[in-house]
Amino acid sequence: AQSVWGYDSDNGPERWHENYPLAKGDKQSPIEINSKDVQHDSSLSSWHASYDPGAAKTILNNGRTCRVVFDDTFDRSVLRGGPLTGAYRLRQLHLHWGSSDDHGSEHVIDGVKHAAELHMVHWNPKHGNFAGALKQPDGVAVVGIFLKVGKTPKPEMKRILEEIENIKTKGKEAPFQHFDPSILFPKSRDYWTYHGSFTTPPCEECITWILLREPIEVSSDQMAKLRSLSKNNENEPMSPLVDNWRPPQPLKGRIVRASFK
Ligand code: SG4
Ligand code: ZN
Repeated sequence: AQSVWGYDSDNGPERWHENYPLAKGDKQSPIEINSKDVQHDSSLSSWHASYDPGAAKTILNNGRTCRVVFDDTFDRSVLRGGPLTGAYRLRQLHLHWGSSDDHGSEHVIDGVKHAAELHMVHWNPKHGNFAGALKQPDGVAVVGIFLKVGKTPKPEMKRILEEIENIKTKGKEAPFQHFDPSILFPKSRDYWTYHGSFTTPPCEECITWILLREPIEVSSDQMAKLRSLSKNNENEPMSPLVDNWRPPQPLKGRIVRASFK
């Protein structure tokens, strides 16, 4: 079995199950969503985020993604409503992206792969701590936002992408303060929801996915910045951190619900 999981042929998604058997479970993520198979559910209410800009702490490159970490020691940045019961605390956000604009997202919508997918990870404080939440089916809620390359790039993405200059190589971390991630939401609140897993090992099946229908736009320069991160340490040769996405997993009878018609 591979020593450390990754996204290369010797340690990539096809081999994760060797060390992490949950990766072959019945509720794995991501999935492909076919809009003709989803169930509109008029009882699904809208979701609300109330984020405290003061909760943002640091941005880091761990060699597999870039991540912004938030203070989650109390209910200061929370997500409510939609398919969720109670308030879930924002813990971190990170991205998945490709080596070119025609792939990079994890979820696939009607055959379409987007250039990138942003994940905002929240956990249910009724389970005590994050580790405890991972063991519960209602432990975690992830909001997924698709990024596509377009003519009206979202200026709000700038902050994250500027800061990337300071975390070029694996293991680098920089302060990232006063940031309200709700500025990254698209205009529409429409979403799909289903029950699934983390998209990285150990792939625990504890996630209520809330996938936003409307992508946000980024520029090709912004995508190039993401692809300029290195998955290696500073004293090693540059190796572009790209294609850090898991492909769609079997639906196995799960129903995807839509908040919209
Ligand atoms: C990324 O690798 C994050 O850096 C991980 O965060 C995260 O794992 C993982 O993605 C899976 O999250 O929304 N794609 S996902 O399902 O949050 C966790 C950390 O390693 C446990 C902290
Ligand atoms: Zn993710």
